[in-house]
Amino acid sequence: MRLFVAIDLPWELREQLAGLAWRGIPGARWVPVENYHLTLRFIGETQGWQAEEIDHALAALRGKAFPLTLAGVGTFAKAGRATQLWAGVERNPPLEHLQAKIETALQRAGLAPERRRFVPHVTLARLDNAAEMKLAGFVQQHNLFRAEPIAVEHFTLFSSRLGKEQAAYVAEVEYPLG
Ligand code: 2AM
Repeated sequence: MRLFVAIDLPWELREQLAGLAWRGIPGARWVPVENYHLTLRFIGETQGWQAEEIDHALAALRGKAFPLTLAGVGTFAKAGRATQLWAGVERNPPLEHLQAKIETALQRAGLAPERRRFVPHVTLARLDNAAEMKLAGFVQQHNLFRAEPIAVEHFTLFSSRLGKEQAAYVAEVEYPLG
């Protein structure tokens, strides 16, 4: 099973994000509205027994509910090429705290440490050779994007099946935050 831990987003917010999707960027593969999420930890392929340990570790974690606001848009690049277009997250210490707790729990469950820095974001599109000018235009146009705050009252273990066009995500377990 291919797994990741993420914050599930309410429908109103998803629809608002979908409103940012824009046809004017050739090379952008927009994420469908049902797939939007904020990744806390990518896990990857796991065996059944390991998935159980991961579930136990996450279920034992005690975290507090907190507010979260999506704001701004940006891009990630690899080797000088933009690969992803995303909506950002306003500075959020409780989110970082939760992410750190999840990281610790997963390492205790036997996963290798995540080496990449946590940059909270919601991927809006994946990019194949999208024109820099178009991306810059998009970022400029939506720079002031700011959604209504949401209350994060649980986090979710998702499984992911990679499809030809888009991945299909299934919420396997929800872990409440107190
Ligand atoms: P992304 O949105 O920034 O691409 C499910 O694949 C989620 O796990 C995606 O949101 C993806 O983040 C994230 N992820 C992190 N590392 C990944 C990796 N090495 N391969 C695939 N997805 C990864």
